[in-house]
Order: sequence, then C-alpha cells, then structure tokens
Amino acid sequence: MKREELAVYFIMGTVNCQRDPLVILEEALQAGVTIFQLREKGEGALEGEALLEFAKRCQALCRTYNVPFIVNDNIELALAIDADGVHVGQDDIELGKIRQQLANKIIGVSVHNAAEMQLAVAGEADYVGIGPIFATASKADAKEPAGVTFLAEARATYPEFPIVAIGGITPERTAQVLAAGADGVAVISAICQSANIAQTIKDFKQ
Ligand code: TZP
Ligand code: MG
Repeated sequence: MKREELAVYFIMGTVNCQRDPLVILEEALQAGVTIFQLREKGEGALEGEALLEFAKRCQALCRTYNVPFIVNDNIELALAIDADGVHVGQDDIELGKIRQQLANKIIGVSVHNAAEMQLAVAGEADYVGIGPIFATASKADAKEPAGVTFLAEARATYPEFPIVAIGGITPERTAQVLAAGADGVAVISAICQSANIAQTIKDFKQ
C-alpha cells in the first residue's frame, strides 16, 4: 500500500457513535479520510446478520468515495464481503494464515515493540499500527500510553514501512506523531465525537 493512504485513518463501530454511524462515516468520507476500518466491538456491538448488513453499508459508502474498507479482526466477515483488507492485533495474529486467505488484500497489524514489528514486517503485513500513543477511552483493554519513543525507533529501523499511530490522537497532537515518523493518524473518538467532522478532518490534514 501507499504510505499516503494512512494519512487520516478513520476507525469506527456503532458503539463509538452517539448519532447515526452511517451519517458519521459519510461525513468523514466527504471530508477526505484516506482509509476506513470497521471495528465493531464492545457492549452492544452488532453481530450476525445485523453486523453483515451494517458492514455492507459501510463498504458501499467507502466504495462511493474510493476509500479502502478494512475490517478489524473478523477475517470471516472480511472474506464474506470481499473487504479491501483486515486489521489484526497480537492476539488474533497468525499472519501467515491470514496472508494465505487474503492474498492480495491489505493486512494491518498492531505492534508495540521491536520484536512484534519485525514479525509483522517479515510476515508481509502491509502496514503496522503503533499505540496507544496517548491515553484512550475507546479501547477497554488498551495498554499504557507509550508516547512516541517506540514509534520513532520503528521509523528509524524501517524508513519506508507504512506506519500509522493510534490512541488519543487529536488534531493538536498530530504534528508530534508525524514528526516522530508516523505516516498518518488512526482516530476513533476525535472524529466520532466531533461536532464538526469536516473541520476536524481538515485540521488532521493540516
Ligand atoms: N488501539 C489502540 S488505541 C485504540 C485502538 C483501537 C483506540 C483509539 O481510539 P481514540 O478514541 O482515537 O483514542
Ligand atoms: Mg484484535
């Protein structure tokens, strides 16, 4: 994948939204997010047929705006609807197997240290997500905020590898993570909870 595609990586699930998730997604797409991940997790998350229908509607919107549609964790769902890719964490990871199932798709992996990063790169991940950089309320089992130290190390070790930073990122904090070497920012709450998504995304693109 192109590193530019990670510039403003919007992540959302129905649980993250206080108003119609599809309206939020369309506003974000209109405003120019560069990639989207459906992360349907947590209490009250959609399942089964309802999840399938919702995923298809998100995917259709992404197609309209020509934005890659990524599914978090759920390889079966990604395969069922022919998503553009998946994002997996360290718990879900069997990268070799996932690569076999999704030969030409985008595969993203969350990494927290040099060993995980090395495995992701060797396993042909297309990009890695590094975080949480700052404290986040959007992930129940998030690790301690790590700051940009490992992010900067990862960039120094892999000058060309696509890296997105995640966790508590706001427009104000974006310059700092880009300076540390991220190609872009992955964001849930600053977009989902924005009263003016168009402006927020403009601010992320600065
Ligand atoms: N992984 C690490 S932090 C995080 C995920 C999924 C949540 C990011 O959400 P927010 O609201 O942008 O902090
Ligand atoms: Mg996971």
